[in-house]
Amino acid sequence: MKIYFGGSIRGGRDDAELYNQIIEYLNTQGEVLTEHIGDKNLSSSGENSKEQYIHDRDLKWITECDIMVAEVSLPSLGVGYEIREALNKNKKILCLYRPQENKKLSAMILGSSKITNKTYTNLAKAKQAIDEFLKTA
Ligand code: 6IA
Repeated sequence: MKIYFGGSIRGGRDDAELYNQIIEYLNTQGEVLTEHIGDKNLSSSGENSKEQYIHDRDLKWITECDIMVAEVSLPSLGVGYEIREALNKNKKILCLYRPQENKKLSAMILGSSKITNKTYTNLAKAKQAIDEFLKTA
């Protein structure tokens, strides 16, 4: 099973370590196409590839993937764009969100009946949400 993992890059790298841990777990369940998202050395100024190359490669990976898992706690234009692309391609999508005071996830994500939205508070809970999602995927 090919898994596209989406997480913030230019939207901020504060959760990079958490992405890394989620990716490690996902790799025990399938093949993660986007392992670099958890790379702590990848700063918000980014990978040194050309922007168009990154965009086209990521869209190709979305076409190839079986499921998408997105960590959406840090708002990221790129992740939102990827989620819409995956919806257009009828991929099953799990969005993982950590509740934060005075913040709420976008209605464009929460309001989609085709997205599985799960809140979680720690890695163990995220793994549990992934396990439940994979049973239905
Ligand atoms: O808007 P954001 O940068 O936060 O978007 C993050 C999402 O877009 C991730 O889920 C990635 O799949 C994709 N993405 C954005 N930038 C990159 C990238 N390098 N490499 C791979 N995927 C990316 C960043 C390059 C740039 C900073 C020079």
